[in-house]
Amino acid sequence: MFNRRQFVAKSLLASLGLGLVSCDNEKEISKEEVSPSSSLGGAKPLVIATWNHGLIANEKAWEILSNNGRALDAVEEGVKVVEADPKGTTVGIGGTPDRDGHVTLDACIMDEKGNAGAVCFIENIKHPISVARKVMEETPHVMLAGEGALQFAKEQGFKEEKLLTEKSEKAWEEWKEKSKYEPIINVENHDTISQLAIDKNGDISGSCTTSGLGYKMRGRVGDSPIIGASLFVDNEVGAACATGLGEVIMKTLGSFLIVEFMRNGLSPNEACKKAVMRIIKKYDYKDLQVGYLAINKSGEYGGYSIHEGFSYAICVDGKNEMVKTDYYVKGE
Ligand code: SD4
Repeated sequence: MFNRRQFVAKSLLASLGLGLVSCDNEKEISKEEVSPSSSLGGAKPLVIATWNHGLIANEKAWEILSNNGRALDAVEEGVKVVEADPKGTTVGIGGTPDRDGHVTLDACIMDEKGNAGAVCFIENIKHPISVARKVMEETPHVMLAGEGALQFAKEQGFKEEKLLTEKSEKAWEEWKEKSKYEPIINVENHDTISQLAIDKNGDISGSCTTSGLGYKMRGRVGDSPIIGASLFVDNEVGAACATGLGEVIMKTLGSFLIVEFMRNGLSPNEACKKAVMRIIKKYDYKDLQVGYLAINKSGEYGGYSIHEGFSYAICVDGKNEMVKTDYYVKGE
């Protein structure tokens, strides 16, 4: 159903200059240009998450939301399911290592009060999202990095464990045969999980966790732990989150931008499209994928991506299903 290989093929066509639509000026985006965001007709609990693994993350989050739990707990516990799954090669245990064979993780979390916590370049900890929450709740800081983040995690009772699985080590050994450094997001190396939720009180929280770009340079940190880039929550307005090539998300501060667009009256779909257009306008987007999701205070939700192939899981009233987003590059 969600054929990411087709996406790569389309990206290739795009890079050859075939089948591209013209580059709009972002100022020209009107409400008519994007399909209306799906609406729940008022705030009631909902949870939305990136990619197919969003389904299992939403399932867990929904358990919490449907028991009148807090959105913050829902988005932490939701993404933890994906972090703990060794089959996933883009998050937590089993995550694709950097080019030197180290699994280094990035994560952040934000609550309805505007509190935020993050860790980046952390190793040997299966649940970086929970360490990010501890940073938010137990320190006066927003982000801890690398060794310091690990030290803090251990002080908080997290156990160190090896995150490189046999399968991911084998894949890395194979990659080393050519060692082609390709800092692009394609079918092998994307699938960060970002999740947004509204609880029964109408409060909004969000989370994001990833092993980042596959075979990245040692020390490379993407957008995923950067508040405003991969994730932003403003309880008065809504929230947004990202997946895709972190470098362009960081350079345009995509999630913050989307929340500001929603504050100015755009729907989640329109706001996500406008943030994508910011990338289209400034950067060579042909070989890179970025997907955004957003929700607003009244329970509308939506998403948009550069290329075809981005999808999200949405769960409302206990019904958890996949939705494909609209996208910019429309080719044959
Ligand atoms: C990064 N944004 O490290 C992450 C990767 C990602 O879907 O989202 N993949 O740049």
